[in-house]
Amino acid sequence: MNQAADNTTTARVQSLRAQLQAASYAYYVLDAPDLPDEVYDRLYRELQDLEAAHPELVTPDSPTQRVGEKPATQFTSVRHNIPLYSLENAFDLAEFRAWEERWRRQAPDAGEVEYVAELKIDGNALALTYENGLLVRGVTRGDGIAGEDITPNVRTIRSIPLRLNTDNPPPVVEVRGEAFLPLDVFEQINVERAERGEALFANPRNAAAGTLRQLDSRIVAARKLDFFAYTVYSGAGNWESEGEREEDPKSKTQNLKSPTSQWEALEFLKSLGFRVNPNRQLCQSADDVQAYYDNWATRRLQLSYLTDGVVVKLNDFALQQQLGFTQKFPRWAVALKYPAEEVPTILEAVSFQVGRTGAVTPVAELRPVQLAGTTVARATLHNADRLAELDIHQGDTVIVRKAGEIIPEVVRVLAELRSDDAVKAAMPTCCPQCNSALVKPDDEAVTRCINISCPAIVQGAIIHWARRDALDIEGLGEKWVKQLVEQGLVHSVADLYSLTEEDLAPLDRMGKRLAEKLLGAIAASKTRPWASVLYALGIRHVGAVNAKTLAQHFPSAAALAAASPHEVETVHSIGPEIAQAVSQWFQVPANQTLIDRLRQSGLQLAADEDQTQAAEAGALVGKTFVLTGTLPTLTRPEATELIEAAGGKVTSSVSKATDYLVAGEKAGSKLVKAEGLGIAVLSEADLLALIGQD
Ligand code: 3B9
Repeated sequence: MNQAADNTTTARVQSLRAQLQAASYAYYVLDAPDLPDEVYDRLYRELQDLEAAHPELVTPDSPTQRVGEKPATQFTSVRHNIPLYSLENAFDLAEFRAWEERWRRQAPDAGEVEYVAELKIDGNALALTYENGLLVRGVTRGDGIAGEDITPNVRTIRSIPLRLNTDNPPPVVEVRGEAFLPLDVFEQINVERAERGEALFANPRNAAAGTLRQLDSRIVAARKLDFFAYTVYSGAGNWESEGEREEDPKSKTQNLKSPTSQWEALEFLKSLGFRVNPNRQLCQSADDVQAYYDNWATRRLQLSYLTDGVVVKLNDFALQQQLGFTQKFPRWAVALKYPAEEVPTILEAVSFQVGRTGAVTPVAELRPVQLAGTTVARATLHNADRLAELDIHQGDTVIVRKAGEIIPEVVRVLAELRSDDAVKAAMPTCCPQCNSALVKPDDEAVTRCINISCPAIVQGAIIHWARRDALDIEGLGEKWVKQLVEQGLVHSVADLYSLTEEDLAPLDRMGKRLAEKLLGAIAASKTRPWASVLYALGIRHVGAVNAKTLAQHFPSAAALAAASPHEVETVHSIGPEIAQAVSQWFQVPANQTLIDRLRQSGLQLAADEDQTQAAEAGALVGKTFVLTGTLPTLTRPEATELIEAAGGKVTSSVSKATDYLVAGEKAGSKLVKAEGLGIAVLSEADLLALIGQD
């Protein structure tokens, strides 16, 4: 079958590759498609077929090699050759002028200088390494000193060339830039996550970071990340000098001319095949920079990606070199930030949302406005106190702001624009969902509905129950929960376990197959451990960590229910408030009924004997661990679970009682403290070795 490729086949493969590469460059880098999609697809499939028949013809830079076949099992940490510097911030033009004065004191003879102004993309910095022109590595910023090798994911970014566009590349080239998610892609991802009942990404930057750390590059490829390049240098530390370069008339040497300024470097990056942000400007003075900054203050809001400032760099590399770097920043560059965006709009109504704990939150229903790249139609008014303080009225003109969070907030009311007959907004006295009386203790900010059959509370409780870190019921998202509660099929989480296919299949857009799948997922939740069930119950103050601690000391629901608040409080890290909440919860008759029903349905309301014994015999018995920083592959809950399964204990702060500190990226003060106390510091790999899982 796999006959050696003849010359015609080899030539055809090369020609297909060149055509596809050129088309992809035109599409993704130049944003100027020059080949109809169908033609591209046809050529791509022809190449795929030829490569399948002649695997020896596959090259690493082939357009077919962007998406890997199998998911990675983990990413490894790699040290950057040169730190991935960040930028000093200037929060207004005065701070920018102060920065200019500062560098001028260090280079008093500089005279008139040029600046390059670039938009600051709100994304994730990446370092790309090319060896002999081929992309060999893509690494995240991490803590600036070391990052994670995410090469398979980087290869899926279509605007990152797999091979540099030059015949004569230096042995090693490093390119840095910003990976980001276009706004429309970000919104689409969140819509899909909401439908699946998954937590939303707060902003495009977090979404891009989460995507880059996906182990399955096929998912990354579907997410459509993009990349703007802004720095390039040769691996030797700087470019070979002109004289040393071989003169080869056939090679595209003209694009290898070493850049001597940032402006040339950006042009150079373009010639190598990278996408470079077109909105850059060469400025002859600080006044020019100021004009650029003012000009883009509003224009940037029309772009298809988020920007949070302007990066200003001294253009001349010689001057850059003279100024050098501090520990963290180049002295020759600064990020001039834009303030968090605030926009006016009209308050159409105030609604009141009831959460799973019964907390009632006032929400501003707004005339939709564009804000920080998304359409905003609602903003939080936080609570009764904030509502009173804002003195907000129906129809008011309000100022909304969106900082890092998902939900924007109303920061101010323009009372002077209010009409005389406007009606003031006030907290309701009865629950908007079930009409029972609301309560607000004087010493608390929260107003609550305390009717545990309130549909809003039931819905919230079920969504929490199904969460990935609780009972992990796949597919049971908001969409279905809402229908289940509204149709009266479910009044408490216990009802989930008596649902039948006949109940589910008739639901809007459900059908038989999905119903079967969902029932399977619900049944699977019966195997989750007692600690997860305890967390899923949603008792106040009992988060995932406290639930685990409690489940270890009270190996069954019966034991916990029988314990006095005082006994609960004797558990390390469990305070009186938590103990009180737990005891109270188990005293409510409706909750006792719930526990009985869950037990009858087969949920794990007691610790697994085998698991407990495994922990008691584990390698880490009697050892206390503290986790800090971001580990290369394990999340914090995962690392905690591993340590606890081996009998170890995880606490939150470093003290003399700590045996080991497990440190990852961005380990901060805990690492310093541990080193001061002479405590052993482990990497994730060390930890895995210790418990025999390496
Ligand atoms: C070694 C834009 C951002 C940005 C730099 C940026 C963030 C950081 C930076 C990159 N947006 N530009 N630029 N538009 N968010 C300025 C920190 N530059 C470098 O990392 C860097 C690194 C350099 C020069 C620049 O030179 C050396 C080369 C070899 C040896 C030693 C130094």
